[in-house]
Amino acid sequence: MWQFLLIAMPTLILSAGMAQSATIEVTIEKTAFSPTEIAAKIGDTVRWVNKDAFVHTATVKGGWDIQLPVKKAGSVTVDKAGTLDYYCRFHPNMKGRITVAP
Ligand SMILES: [Cu+2]
Repeated sequence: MWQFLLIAMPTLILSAGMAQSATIEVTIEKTAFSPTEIAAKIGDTVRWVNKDAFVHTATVKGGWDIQLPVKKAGSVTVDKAGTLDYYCRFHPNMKGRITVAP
């Protein structure tokens, strides 16, 4: 029983503190982001899951550059309100948009 409490207590405290933020998942399949447009709030995490057999990135010009290896995921936490247009460095036709609300 005490083992359960040791594990459960910090988890409960952490999840209570983070109740405001969410993780939004974007799937990459057949060289496309899906969904292409998502809405987030400051503090939310965007997580890309690459289901393709080749490497992709989620790159914002002058911003972050997330490597997304084959069958792996990568994420970023958004910390500013505004519109973020991102693309894949290897496939410039792959585009996505995150609208971040305050
Ligand atoms: Cu790509």
